[in-house]
Amino acid sequence: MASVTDPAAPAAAPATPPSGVGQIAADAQSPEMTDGFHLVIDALKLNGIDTIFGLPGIPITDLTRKAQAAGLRVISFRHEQNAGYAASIAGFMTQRPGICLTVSAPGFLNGLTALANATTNCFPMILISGSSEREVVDLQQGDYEEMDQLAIAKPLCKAAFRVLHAEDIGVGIARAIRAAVSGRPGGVYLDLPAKLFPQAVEAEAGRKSLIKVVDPAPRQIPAQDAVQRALELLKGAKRPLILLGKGAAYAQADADIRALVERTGIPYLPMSMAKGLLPDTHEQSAAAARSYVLPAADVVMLIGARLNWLLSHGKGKTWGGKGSKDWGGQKFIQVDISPQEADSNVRIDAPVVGDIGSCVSALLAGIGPGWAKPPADWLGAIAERRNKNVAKMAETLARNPSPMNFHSALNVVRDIVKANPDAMLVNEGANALDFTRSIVDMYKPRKRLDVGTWGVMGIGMGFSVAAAVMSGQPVIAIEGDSAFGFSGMEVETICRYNLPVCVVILNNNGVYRGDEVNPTGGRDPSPLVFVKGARYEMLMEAFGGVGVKATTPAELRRAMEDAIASRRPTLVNAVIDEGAGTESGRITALNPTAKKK
Ligand SMILES: Cc1ncc(C[n+]2csc(CCOP(=O)(O)OP(=O)(O)O)c2C)c(N)n1
Ligand SMILES: [Mg+2]
Repeated sequence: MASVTDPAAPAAAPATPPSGVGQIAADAQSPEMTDGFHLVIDALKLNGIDTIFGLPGIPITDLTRKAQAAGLRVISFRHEQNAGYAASIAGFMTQRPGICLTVSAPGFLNGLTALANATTNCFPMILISGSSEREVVDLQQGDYEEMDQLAIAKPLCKAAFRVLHAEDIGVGIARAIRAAVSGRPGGVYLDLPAKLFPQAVEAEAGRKSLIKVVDPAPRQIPAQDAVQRALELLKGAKRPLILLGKGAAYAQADADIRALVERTGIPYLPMSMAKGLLPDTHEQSAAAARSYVLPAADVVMLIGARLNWLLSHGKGKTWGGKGSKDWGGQKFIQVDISPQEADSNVRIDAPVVGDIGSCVSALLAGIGPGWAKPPADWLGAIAERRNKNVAKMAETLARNPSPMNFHSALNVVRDIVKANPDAMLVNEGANALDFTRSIVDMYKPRKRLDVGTWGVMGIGMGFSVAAAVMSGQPVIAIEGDSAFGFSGMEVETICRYNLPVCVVILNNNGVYRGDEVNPTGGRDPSPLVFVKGARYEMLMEAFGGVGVKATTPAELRRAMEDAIASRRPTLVNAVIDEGAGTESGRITALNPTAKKK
């Protein structure tokens, strides 16, 4: 909402001196005053929060201004969903709750998908939304943007709070922070009604009401007997396997996790966002032999990974079970912060409950120096498959078809990421996601940010903005052309803040592929295809960034190298074969109509 039509707070709020954050000028007689706006800002700052992702409008317009005036970084988006995704991934990267700030009803709802996605993915985030007048909303009298936001948010997040009195802002923000980051992290909703912001409070009382949260994510130490049970199981294994999930990446226990893998000598598989926890080129990585190790392993240790659909629920054919629901016979050790996670899909023989850092260090302490490496035949069988698959992939990558396909384009991206291991990689799409995940090696932890547990489209530009803002590193966003469309307008945001983001659209003219036709022969195109030959690069040029159309790997390479070197916002429209791609990428089998041709 433009500020001209926004009667927001200034009129209602006490007069504020331009630089007087946290203090409101007072005449000689009256005490120094503050208000809801300043208490929210002061509470966030007191807790080390320095960035807000949001979109202004009634009733939070002035909050965004005052936050910026107070030295917070306020990143203003074109759509709240993208601000929400940005906040959530900032939370993943930093272990501090990412803040998304929205207006009431529609702005709140736009942010809600990101909040739910954050909760599903265990990203700590706080969605702060302004809301309309309680007494009007509750009587359903038709207020401006009327909605009972707290009730709607509740089932979609870890916790939801509302603050009605300025004196309670400190408690509200403290509770939101603790809920977001303690235990299993997740999304939190904080409802701030319009009337709260201009409420005046004596400055001294206001200051005293704020809470600096002590130890917001307390360590949770695993029980010693649980650790012993896990180690016994691991010790007896003939074909052990470690699975690293994004919980392991979130934990920032990188050195201990690497030590655990290396000292036990156990092969490991990284889940998508755990890639780079150890470099993907590590000799113990079994990623290139995934379909062999899952059914063949006898003991599997899950570290911060859940046995959800991404791991075929720990059973069925992927795991060597006969039918789709049959157990493959593996024993599982599960290291997880949530005691409720174990047995969610199959029996967990050794749950180790605690924060990943504490659990891994306890496991390491229990291992000692005399640990025997896994049997050589297991390691040899994996190495054989891995080498074969790596050689096969190298052959595919070396081909240079015209037009480009996913492989020849991603071969370039693979080289660029190898040369720039500190760069952040954002990735979404179907084929564009699956091929990137398997082709592009990661070398450092928490560099790969993607669609996560839901496989949600739309995270691209929000994640890219946050990745650039929070890390200061160049960002490479590998996007399907459909995926990009969900957040494409944020290229303006990328240009406005002059962020070092290089968007590469793997453009095959459609969802999964671009060669489908309307079976009736009618005028409408297939629901799966887009305008052919779309010039996505012009979108970036429209806002002053660099746009490049690349039809060969050499053009793509040059454009990406230039983008990384210049740090200028860049969009490369990488035109690839519109027939290259399969329905839903690697998860065709989940698609109920895919078999009915
Ligand atoms: C929010 C949301 N809407 C819809 C989908 C379904 N979906 C999965 S992948 C995808 C797009 C795939 O096309 P593209 O991004 O161009 O990737 P490609 O396979 O063509 O490389 C869609 C629409 C989703 N995952 N999330
Ligand atoms: Mg596509």
